[in-house]
Amino acid sequence: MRSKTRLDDLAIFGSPPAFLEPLHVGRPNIGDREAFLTRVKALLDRRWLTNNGPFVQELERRIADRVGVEHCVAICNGTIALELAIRAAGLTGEVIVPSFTFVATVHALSWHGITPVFCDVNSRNHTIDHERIEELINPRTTGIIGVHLWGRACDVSQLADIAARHRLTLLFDAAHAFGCSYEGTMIGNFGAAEVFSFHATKFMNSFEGGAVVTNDGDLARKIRLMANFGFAGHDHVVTIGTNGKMTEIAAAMGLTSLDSMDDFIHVNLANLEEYERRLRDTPGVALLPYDQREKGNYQYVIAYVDDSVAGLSRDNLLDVLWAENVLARRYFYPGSHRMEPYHYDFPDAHRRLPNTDRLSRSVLALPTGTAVGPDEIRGICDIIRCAQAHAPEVRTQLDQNDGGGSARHPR
Ligand code: T4K
Repeated sequence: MRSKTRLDDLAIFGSPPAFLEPLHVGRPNIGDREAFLTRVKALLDRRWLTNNGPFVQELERRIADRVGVEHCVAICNGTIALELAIRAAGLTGEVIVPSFTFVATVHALSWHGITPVFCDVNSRNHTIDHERIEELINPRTTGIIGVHLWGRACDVSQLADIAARHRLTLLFDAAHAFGCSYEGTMIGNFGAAEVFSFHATKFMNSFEGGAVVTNDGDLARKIRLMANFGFAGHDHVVTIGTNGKMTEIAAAMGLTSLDSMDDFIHVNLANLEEYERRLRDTPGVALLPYDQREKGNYQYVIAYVDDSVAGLSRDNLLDVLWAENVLARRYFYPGSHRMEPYHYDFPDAHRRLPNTDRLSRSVLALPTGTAVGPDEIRGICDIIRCAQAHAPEVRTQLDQNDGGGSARHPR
């Protein structure tokens, strides 16, 4: 790693990048390889590869125990898990959902012919703004989907209260929030059901994977049936279904991840604290805080760039970092309402989404997880501090580099 403290050290001025190999956001945590390979050997020996195998059943039990919830249905990925929860819970018509999320949350509704109605998010922790929900409710509204973005919990009590008063179904996209809590209770216990993602980029992964968790036994049974084509037994189909099953090899990885989950959380927290320490005095760059009273998984390190203070925009900083081989990500830009087909369908949605637009222009996800440590974080923070300290020169250089020059974030 090359250290960057002076202006002409920066790669945008032609110096070699700080890192020889790219530093990604979302590099998978691997866990104990031997434990994983032992499980792979066992599943091959058993010749039981999918369809509710023993590893899937074990994973479901262990997730339910960890969350303290009655039912867990393991699913092939978080998106299908969301779709199954949406369908099994009987959502139709219109559903209120934040635009500031990974677009899968919104697609899961549209895929089932449900109209997403975009709600703005709060500035405090980027989750759905409960004060903006009631103005969006009409006779076609059947539900609300809250997203515990970055593992920060939605205002669960207020959402539950609104849902109850208007007889709406409340679901949570908890793709980022496995291992996190709300007022001391583990996320997974709220609403009609909550959905986790165990995608490779999540702190706990099963390659691809997800789960629906709920305390509603009937809903869990329905989801289990729907995830297996609606089969209630051999030759006996009782409902429309799809293929949402998790494979045994995915569950083997999920179990291996679970074994190391506390270690991953420990590393993520140490990384976050290192970023906080090193960026504390950088004008215009602030990390999204976390609530120390709650459990967290700290899998996303989110920096907010206030260009009026930093002198640099989020995208300027992104270009500086990419030139150094730090592949920071602008999650979740540009906001689902500006992606197709939603932009075409709802061209005026942006008028009621000022926080979404501001956040999607201002936040940056920085590399963390077991693939980075204090040295890499020091290198990344030195780059950010150096760029900010020389903001005018950096901006001029980026303008000159436009259309060529050093590596840029692809637009
Ligand atoms: N709801 C929310 C709020 C979500 O954030 C997500 C998924 C979902 C629902 C849906 O859950 P799933 O159906 O995915 O289970 C990534 C993930 O694909 C996606 O799971 C995740 N959210 C989203 C936030 O991030 P991309 O398009 O950014 O992925 P990609 O391919 O650019 O990967 C990110 C980085 O990770 C790359 O720079 C390289 C690195 N990487 C990735 C993979 C897959 C690796 O180093 N190794 C790998 O194996 O969406």
